Amino acid sequence: MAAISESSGILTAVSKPLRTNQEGNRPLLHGLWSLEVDISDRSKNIVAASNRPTNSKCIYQCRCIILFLGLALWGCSGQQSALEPSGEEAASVAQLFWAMLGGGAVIWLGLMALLATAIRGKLGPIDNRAATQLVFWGGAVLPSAALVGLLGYALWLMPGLRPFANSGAPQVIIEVTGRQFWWDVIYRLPGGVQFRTANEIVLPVGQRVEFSLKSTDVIHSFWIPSLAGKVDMIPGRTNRLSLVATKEGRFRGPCAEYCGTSHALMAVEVTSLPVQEFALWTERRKQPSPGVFAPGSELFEKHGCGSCHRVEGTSAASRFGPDLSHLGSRNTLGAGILPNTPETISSFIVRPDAIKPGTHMPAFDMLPPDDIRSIAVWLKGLE
Ligand code: HEC
Ligand SMILES: [Cu+2]
Repeated sequence: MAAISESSGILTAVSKPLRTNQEGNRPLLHGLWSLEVDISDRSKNIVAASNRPTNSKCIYQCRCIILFLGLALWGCSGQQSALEPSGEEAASVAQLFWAMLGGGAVIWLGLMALLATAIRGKLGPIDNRAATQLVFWGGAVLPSAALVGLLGYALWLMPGLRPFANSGAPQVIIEVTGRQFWWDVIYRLPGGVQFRTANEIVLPVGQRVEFSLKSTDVIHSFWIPSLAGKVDMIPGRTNRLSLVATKEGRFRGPCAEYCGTSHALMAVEVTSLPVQEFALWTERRKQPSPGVFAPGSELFEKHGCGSCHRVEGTSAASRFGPDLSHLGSRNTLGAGILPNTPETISSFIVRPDAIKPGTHMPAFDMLPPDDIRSIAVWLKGLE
């Protein structure tokens, strides 16, 4: 050990004073177990743990670690968790994660055991030849073998993670375009049927779905952690992703690439439904909402909302903003950030920029509050 510590620059660097002991003026390096490093005594660079934790201190530290792990694991479940997979592709990603974590943990534990042995001085002095051997086996052969093993495993899993590897033609093709700060969604179903929606994706359980991912402004990234891996949406390019949802459920897909001021306020709501319910959902989407003829549509048209929005069954047909044809049936408003109620719709119309800074929808705070309310109630009725 002495041979290594004297010739190695690393230990010299570590033994720089990080903190000074109050009583004396001895520099201390504080680790998890308060190991004391004494650099004034050069003959033995590292002094073993002279102030080992007392029992109560140890219990306190253990509690802290358990609390920390508990909090960390708590974040690993829910609508947006890659560790609670509800799709085939997400299951492969989770499997890879656990294998990598296990491999990493074994390597880390081995290293810590070696470090502890070295610190306690149990190895004794070793000669140059032994030190070279240690560096060769521990520093070159072992890491290479571990990395080749883990990489091999990842490559072996990969065909399942790549689009279209597992199956024949997808049943449903969904074109999703990332916009600042919302998602434009077009469904292409067998038989040439297609319709448009926004900020929501509904999937059939057990059927392969293909996503065609685009962007019209900046780079966004499409990621539904519970269902599959992450794919960037790049202007001028179409990226593809395919997935199979294996469970019914509601999931959240945050935009995963910084795309501007309201990047954190841009998520897509995803629901997976049994095949029959999915078919019903698509049936309803192919037609105008029955609520379209209710009062309110004339105000929507009069105030120029149709210059940016489309509502099936009215003259509003612009593709600049989200398609509002069936807005009322969505659970959330403004790309997953607000509950969908007439009140939230009203406040969005009045000051969208106050809710989503940098949004491309202008404020309508100059309109009479009654008009706004009527439009909001009408939009909420578009189921
Ligand atoms: C200049 C274009 C433009 C005009 C005009 C416009 N909007 Fe928008 N609107 C947008 C854009 C862009 C978004 C997406 C905002 C975001 O989420 O970043 C949006 C979003 C919305 C949303 C939320 C949609 C969703 O999927 O959650 C509603 C509701 C809405 N607009 C209603 C209206 C109404 C009502 C009017 C007329 C009073 C109107 N808009 C006029 C561009 C416009
Ligand atoms: Cu983003």
